[in-house]
Amino acid sequence: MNFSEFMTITAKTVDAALDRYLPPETADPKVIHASMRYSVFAGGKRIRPALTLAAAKAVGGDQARALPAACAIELIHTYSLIHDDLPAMDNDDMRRGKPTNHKVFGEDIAILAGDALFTHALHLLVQVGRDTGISPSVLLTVVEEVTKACGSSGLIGGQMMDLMAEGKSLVEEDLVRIHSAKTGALFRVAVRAGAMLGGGSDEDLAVLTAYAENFGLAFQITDDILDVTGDQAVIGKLVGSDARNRKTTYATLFGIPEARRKAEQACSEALTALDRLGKEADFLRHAVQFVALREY
Ligand code: GRG
Repeated sequence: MNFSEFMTITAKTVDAALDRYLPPETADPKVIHASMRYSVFAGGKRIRPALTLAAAKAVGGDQARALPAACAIELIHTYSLIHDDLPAMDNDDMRRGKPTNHKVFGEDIAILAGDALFTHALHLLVQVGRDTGISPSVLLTVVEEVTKACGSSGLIGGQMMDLMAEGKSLVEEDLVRIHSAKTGALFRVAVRAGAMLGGGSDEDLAVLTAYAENFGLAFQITDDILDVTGDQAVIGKLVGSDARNRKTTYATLFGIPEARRKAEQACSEALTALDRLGKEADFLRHAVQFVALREY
């Protein structure tokens, strides 16, 4: 199975699980559940849950045990996108080729849908994780790491630094700090959670953490490049959002060719990190190829 087949199968497995885990649209209050489901099923690539499942496999673990965490991480990612698109943040009208959540449901409901996705993610991680027979101490560590990744030193901190940086000139160190919190933290925990739930050793965790950090960096640099060179119809949102919000990015700081070189360097370090893992880590290797070549 190649990576694109793996991604297709993973997306189907994750979508079916998310459908089971989320309250139905018929449950009251219907509108909040419709809003949550609208963004969750709007066509995301499911790259983070794919990494969680691939990391569990890479350490020889059972992917089914990592499925609740994979879904929880995708719900948190969706929450971050809904809030990132709000008028008070990036003020984007389109996401994944569809009107953003607040454009369809209004700002008040979009804020609540994001909040509800976060609390639901933690609830399902604990409830389904426990019912799947995951040991309480592993589950507790996963919850600890997921919540840390979301907080003021993770996604929220990264978003805060990003907002404060608008209109200011940054150096590479600033960009690395912002990206590793805003984008990197969720990739890092997606991989680490999969490795922990798959029963990986401390050594496995160390190499997979190095993999995830480089993967996250390459992913974000590519995102910056696509905001300049991407095809709107393919990426599903307006290009040029960073320029409109006067953001320094890898593309504006270094120019496209050098930004590409830096993304390639991060990809190559991600691959090197996997050197001591065997064939079970091949999906993680293919994921790097996907990031290097991605057009959306
Ligand atoms: C969710 C804890 C939490 C906090 C909210 C708004 C915010 C604080 C953080 C913003 C984080 C953010 C939007 C980072 C950008 C990450 C990024 C590169 C998103 C694009 O990811 P893809 O390409 O998207 O995987 P799809 O649509 O495929 O899922």
